[in-house]
Amino acid sequence: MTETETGTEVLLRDLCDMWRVRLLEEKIRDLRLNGDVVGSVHLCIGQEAGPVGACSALEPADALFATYRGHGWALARGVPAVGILAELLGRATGVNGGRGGSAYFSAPEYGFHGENSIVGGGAPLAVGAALAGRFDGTGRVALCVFGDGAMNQGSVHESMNFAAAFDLPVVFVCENNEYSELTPIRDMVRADVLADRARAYGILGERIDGNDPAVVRDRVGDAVQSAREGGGPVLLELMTARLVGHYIGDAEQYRQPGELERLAENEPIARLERTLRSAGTPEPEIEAARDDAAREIETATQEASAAPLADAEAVRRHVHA
Ligand SMILES: Cc1ncc(C[n+]2csc(CCOP(=O)(O)OP(=O)(O)O)c2C)c(N)n1
Repeated sequence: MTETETGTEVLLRDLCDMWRVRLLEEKIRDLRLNGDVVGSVHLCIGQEAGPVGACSALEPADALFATYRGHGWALARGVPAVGILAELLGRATGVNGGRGGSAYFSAPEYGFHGENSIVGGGAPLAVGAALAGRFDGTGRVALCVFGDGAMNQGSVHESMNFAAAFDLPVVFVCENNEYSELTPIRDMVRADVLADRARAYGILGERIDGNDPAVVRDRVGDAVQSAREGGGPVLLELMTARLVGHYIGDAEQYRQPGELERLAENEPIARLERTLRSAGTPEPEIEAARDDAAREIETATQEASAAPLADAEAVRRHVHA
């Protein structure tokens, strides 16, 4: 957000950025269904406000660690759509030369230090990046994203405790979409508010509306600032919902009747469009947010699809075993 932007301009940019994520995800779904993308793919449709709000509160030197549901986080962090799509399509021009695929790609040059398909595996890495930042003088803050299911992983507990003990600048972001794979979180955890666990580590924890990018930016922004100033880690629990299956092909038999319709009423894109309309924003400006995003994703898809496939020999590159 620049100082000269009006509130409406910021919200329109959020809308466009959420559309960029939504349309990228829809494109990836189509490419997976027609066989151009292979392997397991996890989409974040419905959860766009988290990455868009949180990444707009980060500085270029900050380090972001995501999960297998990470395409949207990468895009919001600034990784070009064409590099992501080429990666998923197994092209030589992908951000990792087509070797990372949907679940493992990274782009450290954009401060995107990878997806971690090991549930909770990003947390110790984020702690390490924050610790390294203390020694190398960059003042970097590490932001680590994981799901509600990952809150029960030992690695996440240990990372939060370690970061708390050493006042490390880590912002732990739990995207609570209320399901771990096919299991509702309420079947696995007695406590209602996961953010309450922060108290046990002696750090601040807060549950926030994860479907409003402005709220996410505001609360992540405060947490980042506090961490940067030596205030130690913070845990934010973003309440959100995925509107698609855990992975492509998930039959979603665990859903209650009418659940998706109810969740769709609170989904971030439709909600922000309603807010903008009721504030009197002209319809062409709202439509332009989507059209700009659609053009970008379409052009990126064409460019990525035209790129040469990765050379099978390249699979050995960067392997040091
Ligand atoms: C250490 C580990 N255990 C199990 C799995 C299998 N697994 C993949 S996704 C997932 C559920 C994670 O749920 P959550 O953390 O809530 O994230 P979400 O998928 O909802 O974004 C599990 C158990 C894994 N990838 N890593």
